[in-house]
Amino acid sequence: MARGTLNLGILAHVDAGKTTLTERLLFAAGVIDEVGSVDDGTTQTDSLALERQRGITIKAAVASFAIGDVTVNLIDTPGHPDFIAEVERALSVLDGAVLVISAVEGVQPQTRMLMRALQRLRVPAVMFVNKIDRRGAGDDRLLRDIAERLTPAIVAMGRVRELGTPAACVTPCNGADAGFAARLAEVLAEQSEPIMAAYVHDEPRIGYLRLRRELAAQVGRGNAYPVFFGSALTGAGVDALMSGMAELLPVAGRDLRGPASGQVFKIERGPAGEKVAYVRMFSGRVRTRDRVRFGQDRARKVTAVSVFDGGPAARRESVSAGEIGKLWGLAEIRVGDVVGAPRAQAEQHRFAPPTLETVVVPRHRDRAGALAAALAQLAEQDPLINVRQHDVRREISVSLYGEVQKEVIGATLADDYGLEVGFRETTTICIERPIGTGAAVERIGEAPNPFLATIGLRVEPAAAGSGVEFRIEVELGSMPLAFFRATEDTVRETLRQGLYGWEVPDCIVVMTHSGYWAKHGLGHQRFNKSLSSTGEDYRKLTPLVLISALRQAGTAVCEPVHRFRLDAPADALGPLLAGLARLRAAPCTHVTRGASLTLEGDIPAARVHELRQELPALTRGEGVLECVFDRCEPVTGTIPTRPRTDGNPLNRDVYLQRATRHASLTAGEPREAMPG
Ligand SMILES: Nc1nc2c(ncn2[C@@H]2O[C@H](COP(=O)(O)OP(=O)(O)OP(=O)(O)O)[C@@H](O)[C@H]2O)c(=O)[nH]1
Ligand SMILES: [Mg+2]
Repeated sequence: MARGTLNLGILAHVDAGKTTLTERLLFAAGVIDEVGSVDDGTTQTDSLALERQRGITIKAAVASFAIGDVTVNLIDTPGHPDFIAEVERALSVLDGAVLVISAVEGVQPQTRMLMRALQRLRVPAVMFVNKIDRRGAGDDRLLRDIAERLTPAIVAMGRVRELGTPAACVTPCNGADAGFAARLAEVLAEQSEPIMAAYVHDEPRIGYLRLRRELAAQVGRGNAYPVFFGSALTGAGVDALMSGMAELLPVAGRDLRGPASGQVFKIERGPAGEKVAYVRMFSGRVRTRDRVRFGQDRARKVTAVSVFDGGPAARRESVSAGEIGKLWGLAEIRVGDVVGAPRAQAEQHRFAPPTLETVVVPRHRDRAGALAAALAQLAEQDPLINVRQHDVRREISVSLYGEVQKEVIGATLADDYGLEVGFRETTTICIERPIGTGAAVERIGEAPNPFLATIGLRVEPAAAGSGVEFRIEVELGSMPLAFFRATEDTVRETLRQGLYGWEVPDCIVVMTHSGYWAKHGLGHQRFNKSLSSTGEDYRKLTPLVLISALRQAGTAVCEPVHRFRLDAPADALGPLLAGLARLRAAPCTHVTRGASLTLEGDIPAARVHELRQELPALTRGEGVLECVFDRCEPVTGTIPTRPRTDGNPLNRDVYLQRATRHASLTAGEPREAMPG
């Protein structure tokens, strides 16, 4: 019986060697007989045609092998920042991670971002310094770089010989190595009183086994990080990494008694277009023919299950706690859905959402319907592309992290769906924030309100990140609950487009008035539906009231601002400052160390792409830029607007024209108002 399963993510900056390492591990574990190569497009995990052509990973992929009695499921993730959403989805199902760092390039922008996410989520991790065979590779220099820029709580687990040559190899450190034991004790003492006490009282003899056990415990808590060296290409150091993974990272528990609960982190389409959901089970078990719940109250029967267990996924009767499996038959399932019982939700967004968008235009007008369907399928796999259909203009837009993602969407539509598309210019996604408080009310039976509903709403500003809060200030009994629900749902829907067309993500909306009519038809005691309020009345009236309240409050359009860190030669300061000013970037600190310079500050997301393009010229090709979304700030100058996709509640007449209720309203019959 296997000891358990270890679900590990391989994370790194683009090109650090994640896919090559995955391939090497599969080979070392005997799953494959030949090591594939990223450059030849023959690896197990870069299996999409587009990944093979481009030599980059786009989608997270699972590979499985065994180390002794532990099944290791590796999730190979993309390193390019445009595909950070894939990493985010993988993070929610991991027991641990291998953070890969190139021995030549050292700590890179994405490495820092990933490390911060691992620390925040307390995902235990080991580090692998890869490419020790390449010219220019470092070892001690790398350790200093990691200690300075990622965490000081590191322990080098091996020594490299013939560094920077194809013959580079690694000797694992062990208890006989006094320097290693001392270093272990020094790092572990930071987080352990007993080790600290022993360390201070000079105990070169703190038992080595005790130190190893303490190391595993601290790694498990995310307090210490072992650093392995090696080369995914030559295989040097890979055995030590493997035994380190099995020894130091915590194996998933198998809570088979709990209710079935798992998380979908990847969706794929099979050869016949059928949907395949990759699920990591946290408790219980899902069997073939089980009816499982997912998404918003959907339930479907699982038609087939396969499980990763030390090789390619194999058909099984069920998938259990701790395991990763593929499920067939769940037609409407989407990435991020929970299967079965809900879990105590971890933090939802670990990385910033996309800040760019573009309109996708089919080359042939008559393919618009097919394009909408194809994009809807892509959005099941990646909800953050956030497909937005513009009914009036007949346009579809998608949100983006960057230009490479845009190219990939274009190529996927062409290759997988036979759709030729073009893109309009990429623009920034802004948001709107209420400036003050505003209120509005429309009363039942008072022209021009054609709906059988009274709704009063007050809008108030709310703190950034707090979301939309709906409060009810009228008596709950004043109206059927369904009408309150219809109002609240519509409030949330309406706030996707504020006064300038941008989402209003944070806001308090208070329901101040409510009312409805229930009318008995003449001559019989049954409800006359056409003369009584329905949910539709609330859904149609809410946008009108909410937008006029929002108008009174006023909104500020805010653009995303990134925090940047720029490393460059010190003598590039003059041209850099001039270039940054042109791009509306505001440097706030700069530090010069010898011949190099580090600048930090803010830059509008809209200008990041330009800065990246201009950087080589400004820094003689030596500048390194790191940018992370920081916050949204009011736009200065011309206010950008975004075309609305709905019936335009900004204009009362237009809106009412498009949304009039059925003819009964003009019948002029007397109606009895209900309390409210
Ligand atoms: N010399 C040397 N080259 C390596 C090593 N590992 C990977 N490479 C090369 O580095 C390049 C990138 O390797 P990948 O494995 O695709 O890197 P990745 O991290 O998966 O890249 P993305 O998934 O696109 O982020 C390829 O050309 C590899 O052949 C190594 O240990 N030594
Ligand atoms: Mg890769």
